[in-house]
Order: sequence, then structure tokens, then C-alpha cells
Amino acid sequence: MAADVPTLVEQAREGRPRAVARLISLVEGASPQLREVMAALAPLCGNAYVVGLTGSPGVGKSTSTSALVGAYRRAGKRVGILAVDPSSPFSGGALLGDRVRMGEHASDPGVYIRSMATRGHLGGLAWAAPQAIRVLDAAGCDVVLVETVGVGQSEVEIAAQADTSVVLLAPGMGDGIQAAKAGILEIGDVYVVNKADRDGADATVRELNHMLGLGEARSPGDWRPPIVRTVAARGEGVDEVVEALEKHRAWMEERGVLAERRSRRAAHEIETIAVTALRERMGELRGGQRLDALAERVVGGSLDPYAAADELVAGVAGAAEGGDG
Ligand SMILES: Nc1nc2c(ncn2[C@@H]2O[C@H](COP(=O)(O)OP(=O)(O)OP(=O)(O)O)[C@@H](O)[C@H]2O)c(=O)[nH]1
Ligand SMILES: [Mg+2]
Repeated sequence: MAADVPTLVEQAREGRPRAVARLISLVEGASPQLREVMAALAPLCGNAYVVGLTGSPGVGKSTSTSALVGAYRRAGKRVGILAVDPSSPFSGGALLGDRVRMGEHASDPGVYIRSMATRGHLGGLAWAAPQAIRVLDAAGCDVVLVETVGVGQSEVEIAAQADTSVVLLAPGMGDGIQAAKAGILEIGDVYVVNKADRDGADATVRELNHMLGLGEARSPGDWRPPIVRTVAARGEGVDEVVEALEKHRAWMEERGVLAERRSRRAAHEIETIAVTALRERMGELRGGQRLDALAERVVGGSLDPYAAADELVAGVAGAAEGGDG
């Protein structure tokens, strides 16, 4: 069913949760109406401070997110929460768990909670998350917290979409070594050692400190990622996390880093949409047939793969100029 986009956008702007949810569903479902939605949202965006939270499964991301929401709500901020699970085709599972952990905020009209699955999506997380963030931004969220489940590439992707990236660790299990493997040490603006009520928190902080110090030659004005200890389950240390976030934000604003990051993010977003659109066109019937024909010629030796790729790109671009989209 086609959505009444102008009405939905108006309602989302007024902060109506159902309209916000519906718009994010359009993103998740890669609706053809998204073009219209994004055009309507564009002038309303740019206010939200986007914070990404990443870390190994079970480290306490959802618990920390919930505690952060509490802190921001006490400060009178409107908060959006986006839980992204790049490995799951269903948003329901993640949603269920998060609803339970975020229960105290579920009925707060100043809080939007939304889970999103991106697997099986042509453009994946890089395509969907920024658009969902735009919806929350336009809906008047002062802060958008993005929790990503999973490891490796998806964490790096989500970090690229946040203004500030928080990397969570917990004591034990060679977390530090895992972190290094996942390239996590390069993406954190703020590090949180959660579950500080458990043995080994000091060792984790030490190890992290050591690893963050390695291979670094910072100039005086550079950002030095702080390490904050928390017991998210009891809300301990959460004010310190908010403080670290505010400091990072102020530092970014002072140095023009925030504008730089946002413009890099927009460039990436544009690129992802363009590449996804190209792939879609190539996959369409016409392009598919064209690709098959080119493949036969490459196999037969009458065409080399570079020349074939040029022909395919030219064909796709020609179809786009033909004005069918
Ligand atoms: N001891 C202790 N347990 C905690 C703390 N914070 C969270 N937990 C518990 O750790 C478990 C996992 O917490 P979550 O917040 O769901 O962790 P998560 O990182 O969101 O997990 P996934 O989304 O599954 O990756 C839950 O049982 C929490 O109650 C803490 O500070 N101390
Ligand atoms: Mg979680």
C-alpha cells in the first residue's frame, strides 16, 4: 500500500511515533517511495548528534544504551535508538530483547526505539542505517544512539556513520586481542570497559591503554580517546560516558571535525545509493540479458572483461538517462 508521504513526514516532524516507525519501515523495505521521503526530510535534518555503540555480543551495549537514554532524558533531550543487526533477516528477534532491556523507556514519548535488519538487502547496512538515522533526525531527536550487533566489518561501517563511536569491552576472554583483530582500536572515540563489577576490569583497562598507546604519535591538540569504566546494569559510570561524549563533540566542533565527518558520511551515503542503484539496474531484465551476452563474448574470446565492463556501465548509464527512474 502506498504511503501518504507528505502526511507521514508532517506527523513524524511533530514527533508522532507511528509515523516515525512507518518511515523507517519504508527504509527497511527499500520502498520506491523513499526518494520522495528523503526529499521531504532533507531540510529537516542535521540537528541530531549520532553516537554509535559497538562491541562483542553480550558486552552490554543494550544495557548501556538504555542507561544513556536515561541520562539524556534527565537532561531533557529527545533520543532515538536504532538497533541494527546486520546478520539477521528479521528485525523481530533483536527488537524483542531490546524491548525488554529498554522497557523503562518504551512508553516515553521522548524516546524512539527501533530495530532494523539489513541482511539480504542489496545495499546492506551502509545503505539503510543512514536513511533511518535521517528519519530520527527529522523527527526531532537531539541524540541518536545506534547499537550494532556483530563484529568486524559491520562495526567499522557503523562507526563511519556516527559522529562519535563508542567501543565497549568487558573484562576477560582476551577481549583486547579480539578488539585488535576487529580493527576496533582504530574506530573508537570513546572506550568503555563495562562490567567493571567483575574481576579483571583493571587488567582490561591496562591492556586497552597499552594498545591505544601503541603506534601512536599524537600532537597536543589531537583527540585522545578516554577509557571509561561502567557498570551499566547499575547505571554506574554512565554520567562519565555522557561527559566523554560531550567533550568529544565539543572537540570536533572546535576543530571542524564534525562537519568533516558529516560530509564524508554524506559522500559515502551518496556513493552507496548510486552503486546500489547501478547494481539494481544491472540486475534488471534488460541489464541481465546484456550481461549474459557480454559474458558469452568474454568466454568466446571476442571481448576482454574490461571492455565488457565498459559496455555494461555505458548501457546502464544510458538506461538511466533514458529516464525510466
Ligand atoms: N555484571 C554485569 N552484567 C552486566 C552489566 N551490563 C550488562 N550486563 C549483563 O550482560 C548481559 C548482556 O547485556 P546486553 O546489554 O544485552 O549486551 P549487548 O552487548 O547488547 O548484547 P547483544 O546485543 O546480544 O550483542 C545482560 O545479562 C546484562 O544484564 C554490568 O555492568 N555488569
Ligand atoms: Mg544488544
